[in-house]
Amino acid sequence: MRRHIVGWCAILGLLSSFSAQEEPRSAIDFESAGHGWFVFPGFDGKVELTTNERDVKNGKQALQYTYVAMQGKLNGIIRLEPENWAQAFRFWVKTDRPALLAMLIQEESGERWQAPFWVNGNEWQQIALALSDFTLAEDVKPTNNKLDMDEAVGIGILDVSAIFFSAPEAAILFGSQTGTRVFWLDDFEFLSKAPPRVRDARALDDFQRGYLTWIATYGVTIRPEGGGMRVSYDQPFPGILGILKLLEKEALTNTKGLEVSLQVKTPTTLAVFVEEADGERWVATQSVGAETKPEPKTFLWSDFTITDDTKGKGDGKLNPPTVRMFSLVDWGVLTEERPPSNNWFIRSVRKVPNG
Ligand SMILES: [Ca+2]
Ligand SMILES: [Ca+2]
Ligand SMILES: [Ca+2]
Repeated sequence: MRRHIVGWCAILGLLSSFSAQEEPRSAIDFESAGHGWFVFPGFDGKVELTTNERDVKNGKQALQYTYVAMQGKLNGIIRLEPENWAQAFRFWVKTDRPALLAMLIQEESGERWQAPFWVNGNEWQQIALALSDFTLAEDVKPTNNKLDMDEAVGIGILDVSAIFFSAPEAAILFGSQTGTRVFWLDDFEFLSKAPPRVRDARALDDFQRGYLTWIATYGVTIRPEGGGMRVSYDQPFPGILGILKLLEKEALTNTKGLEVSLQVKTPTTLAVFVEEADGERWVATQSVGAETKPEPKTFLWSDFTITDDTKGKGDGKLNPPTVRMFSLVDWGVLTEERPPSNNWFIRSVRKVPNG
């Protein structure tokens, strides 16, 4: 009998080592100095390990990156020789204020791939990124226009907020973003299996990823919730309360508008703004509120008018393929007809195709 048990244990042991081979996994827990992350060459700041309990997600230590944010400047950290079998990455991250971060993958060919994600600040958030979440950076020349993880020479995490948050005129939207900032990283994992992704060609976003690629304005909190996005604010003063998303080139080609499926607690007027590459901004509004479930609201390009402050900047036409930014703003608050306290649930933002 005992021999049988020993035999079984050996077989089980073999099986488990086989399955370990089939599904490799590698984790960096930042419990020791050899974690491999350092400040991006040419960028400033300091990488260290913190033991401050508040800033550690698991174990006794986490990575702490301290840097100075300035307009137009990138800050970030990098690690060389990533696991070339990785199909996904999962990690815990915390920032000292709301920020748009991005993970990037640098290929030997020169192609650089990036995946932005939003963090609310002052709380740990777990982010899981599949290779399919990455898009080619616009400033690199494609070689084969395909993400080849087996040719990756480095991975990085950047704070991209400063690129567009710290312009003097952006302070009105995002609060002051300049000055010393910190982000923390813990339990960084390379995964051999990608989290599932549903492909819906008509969706600009259907919130299936568990993290957000949107940006919230000052005073607004956004989080993934039940296959959608919760947008909430409760401010003492009116302001520009809303969310925005940067779009890839040509994202809105062959569309005649957008359909936003949402449920808004307190009735108000919602404005959709889009901004084109030529600098023109266009707006359309609709009444919303008190829906009992998310309802589709259609905004057709033919309903949009140019904003006064961008008149004369471009060609005077709304050309959907050139739209680079999409945003939703509580117009009722902006016109001071509604209180700056509300919450919305957005189920999806979908393209309305031509024809
Ligand atoms: Ca740790
Ligand atoms: Ca490639
Ligand atoms: Ca235009």
